[in-house]
Amino acid sequence: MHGFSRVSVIGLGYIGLPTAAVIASRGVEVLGVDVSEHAVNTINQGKIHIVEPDLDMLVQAAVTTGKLKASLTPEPAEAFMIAVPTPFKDNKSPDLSYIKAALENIAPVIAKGNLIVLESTSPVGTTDKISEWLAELRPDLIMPHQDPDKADVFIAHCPERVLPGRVLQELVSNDRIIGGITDRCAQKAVSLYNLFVRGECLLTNARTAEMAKLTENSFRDVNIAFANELSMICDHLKINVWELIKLANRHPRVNILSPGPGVGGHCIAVDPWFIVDSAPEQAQIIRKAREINDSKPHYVADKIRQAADQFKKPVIACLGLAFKADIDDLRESPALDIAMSLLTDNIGEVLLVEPNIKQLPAKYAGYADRLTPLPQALERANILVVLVDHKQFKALHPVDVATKVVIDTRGIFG
Ligand code: SAJ
Repeated sequence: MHGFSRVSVIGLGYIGLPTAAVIASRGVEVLGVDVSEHAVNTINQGKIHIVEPDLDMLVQAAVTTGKLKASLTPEPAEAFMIAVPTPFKDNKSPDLSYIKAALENIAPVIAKGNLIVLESTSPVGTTDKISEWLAELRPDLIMPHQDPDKADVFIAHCPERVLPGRVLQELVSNDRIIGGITDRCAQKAVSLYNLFVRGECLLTNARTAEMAKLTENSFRDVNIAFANELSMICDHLKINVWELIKLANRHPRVNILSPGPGVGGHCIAVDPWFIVDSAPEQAQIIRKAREINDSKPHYVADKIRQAADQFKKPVIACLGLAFKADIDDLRESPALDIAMSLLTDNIGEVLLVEPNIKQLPAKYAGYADRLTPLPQALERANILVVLVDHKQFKALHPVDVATKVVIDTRGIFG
């Protein structure tokens, strides 16, 4: 018996909502808590406020059966899972204010025997801080860092690892790293994750779990930076980087990732900074990789400007605005940044092609008329810039683009 009849998930975004819905689908009562009234109302109507395949059906079922409810105010539960954002500040140091606010919010309803799990990607030491903060907020309870054996509550970190677009599969099938403040804390968290995780739960301490998550995303960032640097070296040496990578990857121990217009999303471009912030002298490759990946959109925009200079009336079609293929997520997207820099600099006529969205976010409403269907853009543009490898673009035939200047940041034309 897992011993959890009521679980509360704090933060109902890309991680919290799917997690809440999956746990509810296992028959456990789940209260989701969020600060957004819009999110809470939408979920309580059985609908969703984010885009993720199949999540709508799962949430609808969980709300209809009464197992999932959303609220602005926390209530008592046996386990609290914190899944709120951890952005960085202007100086690239981590902003833990959402975690602290979530903890202050739930502190009054926490009771003896409760488990608190931090899922948010966090700098090393955050889980320990939770224990210390909670000790101040609830001096009546013994925290695990105060007395491991007599602690009244259990505190652990279990970093989320799911890939946007495959969240529901990966939530269940991925292995999970569970780091407790004490072994007892980790064991208690395992019993919660056993409710819905089919992958293995790997136990460690909280600091190692925090670092593991940051390491995974930094590993990817460094490897993408290597590919991006190669693409710039190859431009300089007039070598086709895509052919080069294909050939090099035939070595049994080489596996180079794909260059692109830069690294987007809310994780890989953020998390490495948490490592740099906590070990600035040691984290050299990690910092350099971030700088290389952050510089790539400027490099691509310059290339487009140079191409535009060759035309009296440049018509530039930007193919793709999302941060990666076959999703509609425009947040932290290098493709969107590049397109917007062309628009604000008035580099010719810019057409925006994004098959996954019907309208631009409100912030860019002034450019609404630039959103153009692919066939029209192909007809009108003299410069084509492939910014995202969406399936619609990959289906294009080289003949469709033969008369254009093509800047292919994703290598869809090889
Ligand atoms: N990208 C490249 N070249 C590549 C691979 C990716 O330019 O070869 C770019 C993408 O276009 C995108 C960015 O990198 O702009 C990130 O995309 P992604 O698919 O690599 O990763 P995310 O940000 O969607 O999700 C990552 C995942 N982490 C790892 O794969 C190590 C996911 O498992 C994490 O849960 C997620 O970050 C997170 O929330 O931390």
